[in-house]
Amino acid sequence: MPEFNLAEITSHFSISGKLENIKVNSQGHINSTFISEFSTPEGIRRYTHQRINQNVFHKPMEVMENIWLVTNHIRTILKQEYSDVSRRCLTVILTNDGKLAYEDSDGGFWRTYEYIDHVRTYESIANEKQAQLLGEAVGNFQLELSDFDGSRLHETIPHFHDMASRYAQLDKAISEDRLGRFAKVHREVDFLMDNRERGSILWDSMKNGSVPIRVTHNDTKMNNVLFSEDGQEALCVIDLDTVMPGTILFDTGDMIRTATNTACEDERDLEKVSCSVKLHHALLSGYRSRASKFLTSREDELITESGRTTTQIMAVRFLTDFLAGDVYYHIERPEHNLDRARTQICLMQDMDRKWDQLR
Ligand code: GN1
Ligand code: MG
Repeated sequence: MPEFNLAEITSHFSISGKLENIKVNSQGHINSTFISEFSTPEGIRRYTHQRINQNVFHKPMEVMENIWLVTNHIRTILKQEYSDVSRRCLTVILTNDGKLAYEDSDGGFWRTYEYIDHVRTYESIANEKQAQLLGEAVGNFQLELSDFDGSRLHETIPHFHDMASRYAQLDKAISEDRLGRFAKVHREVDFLMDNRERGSILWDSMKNGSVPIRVTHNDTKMNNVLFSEDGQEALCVIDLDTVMPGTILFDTGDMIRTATNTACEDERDLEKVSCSVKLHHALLSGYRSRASKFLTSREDELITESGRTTTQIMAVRFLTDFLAGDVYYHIERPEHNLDRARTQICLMQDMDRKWDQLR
């Protein structure tokens, strides 16, 4: 990560108190994240600062405009039911001149949120109770946005879940084979090519109108949901960078992909990777308890398929990035993207073995 003058950056935001320290948080694959502590007469206040990855988000201000609209909408709804709304919805801190982000002298865009304290995230789910809570959280998020007018939102990443365009990127990475890595991944490529047609179902269903376009999160991996420290409550869905019009199946898909896997997304020991039928059912029972208020029968029918398809699109994307030389996702080891792709493929294969039980 390049060096940033973090103290200077925080000084551009409307924060009071004295800066005590700033630490790196390396969880996400895309943006650079830092947590700061400020001392104030009322005690320590924490903030999350992020440099928006402009290789991924070409129009960072549009990302922030979406987040501003969506968080204001959700906050209004939550206020009717909860007193601790700032723990259940992200709060954007404006810059000193009232903007949603600060542009530094290198053209980098920075944003700040109130840090939500006394929470935890999970990289894999411990039990059915948690799966149920996660399903409810994603269902609630969609429900809260069900009366939000999606035409007010920018499309932050066009064709984000378009399988055909993701395969076109894979084709290109294979034909260029910049680092000579293709020889290593024949088996993975064969599997993905065999599944190419089937994988288009979500995008095609949205485009041909057999499922409705709604406002969706588009990145509902389980570590984007904050739980209370004791794990008894799912409080807040974070990472709103990709909130835009889509099908709810993109969200059910990513939650299934991440929450039913008995291993982490980048597990190297593939023996540990499997799709838990129990967790799948608990997750969907939680989800449906909220989403049944708006789900159409076709959406409902495609939910299990959405888990397989979303796992597939991530396999394609990780493998593409491995072949292209790790230009998109942050990596922590040389074959990190290959490990991630293999884990996704392994999970799909296990879903196939258990397909009748999952349905
Ligand atoms: C990225 O930002 P983060 O780490 O939550 C990616 C998602 C992938 C995910 C895989 C904008 O999400 O699409 O599902 O990695 N976000 C973007 O872990 O590409
Ligand atoms: Mg993200």
